[in-house]
Amino acid sequence: MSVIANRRSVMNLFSRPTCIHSHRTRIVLAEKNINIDITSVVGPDLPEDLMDVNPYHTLPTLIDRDLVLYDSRVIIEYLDERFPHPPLMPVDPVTRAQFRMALYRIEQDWYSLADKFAANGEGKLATKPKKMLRESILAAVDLFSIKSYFISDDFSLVDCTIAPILWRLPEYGIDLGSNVPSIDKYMDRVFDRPSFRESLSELEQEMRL
Ligand SMILES: N[C@@H](CCC(=O)N[C@@H](CS)C(=O)NCC(=O)O)C(=O)O
Repeated sequence: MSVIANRRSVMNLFSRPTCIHSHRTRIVLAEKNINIDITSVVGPDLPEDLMDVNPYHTLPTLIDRDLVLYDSRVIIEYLDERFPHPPLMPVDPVTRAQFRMALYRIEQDWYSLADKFAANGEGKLATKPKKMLRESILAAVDLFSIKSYFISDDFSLVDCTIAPILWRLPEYGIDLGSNVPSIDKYMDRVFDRPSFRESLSELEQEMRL
């Protein structure tokens, strides 16, 4: 009895309040209205609970009873399958594969550059990665205007992944200019979603105050 009583019945997410990988996970949680304890990890010391279960000592890390997941991509895909409503991936295998391709490209091209910012600390994104990130986002401008959301009529895991980057543009010191109304409208649409508002940590809220 005590074993069962001591078992966590609610999922737990270890999350960093300013991290893009944690942020996309929090957006998915809010979108699906999932009941979860979020442990916000601030500063360099990680909780022992986390270090015991995640050999990479990274955030976010999700614990769902006996299941431990790390890597935000693994986590968000699990959440979408475990809590199917609203679905955040298309059903058809070809479109699904295209969405996975988009996720891969965003992780390779944008997240890798944004991670350099996180590693260097506030205000210190070197000129080159900053320019590369800006140009890479602008190169995708047409994809923002095809449909209401990124290559989709419905809000998806791709939007959950793009939003943390776009939200941080002022923090990164990146100005996309006045010639990209499709991206501006996309940002308004995504940032106005109640789930997006709910996903924001206090530190993230301050990024656009
Ligand atoms: N590919 C991993 C990357 C996660 C990652 O790099 N997280 C950073 C925080 S943004 C981290 O855990 N760094 C060590 C730390 O914050 O202590 C994922 O998507 O979850």
